[in-house]
Amino acid sequence: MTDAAAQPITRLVVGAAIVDDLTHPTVLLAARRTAPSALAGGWEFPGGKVEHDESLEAALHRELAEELDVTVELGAQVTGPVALDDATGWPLKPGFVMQVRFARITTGTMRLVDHDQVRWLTPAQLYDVPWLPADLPIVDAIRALLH
Ligand code: 9L3
Ligand code: MG
Repeated sequence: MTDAAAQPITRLVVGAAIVDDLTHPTVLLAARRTAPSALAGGWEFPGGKVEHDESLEAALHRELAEELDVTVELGAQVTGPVALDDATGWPLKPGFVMQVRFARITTGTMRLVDHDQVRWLTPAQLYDVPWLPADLPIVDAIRALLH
């Protein structure tokens, strides 16, 4: 007999660390959420849940098109503490792990759908916005990679 509760399924989320240049990043994009109310006003890496039968890359391209109306070139992953099948991730909340990839906008003028503000942050400005608590350790990791 199987007990579903004994086999927790990790829901994958993808997030984009959008920077100005993939090889020499100097600024990071932060976006302010508008929903749900518990997260509204918090700043995050844009992204969202990976659909079934969708690759992480496809999910990230889809989420960024949906949320910001942009296309991107993806770069390296931001290595996190959670081991996934072929990558690593960052814990969000019980049952949710986010894989983060660097990204550079290739086309499109940003049109905000799920956010009401974006900011390009220099290393000195990284903590000027109230990041979602789950995203904060990722900001710490990226800080070391910005020039
Ligand atoms: N989440 C946290 N930080 C992020 C992202 C993209 C998502 N940078 C959390 C918020 C939600 C869940 O992951 O609880 C799914 O994200 P979304 O589909 O609501 O954006
Ligand atoms: Mg989202």
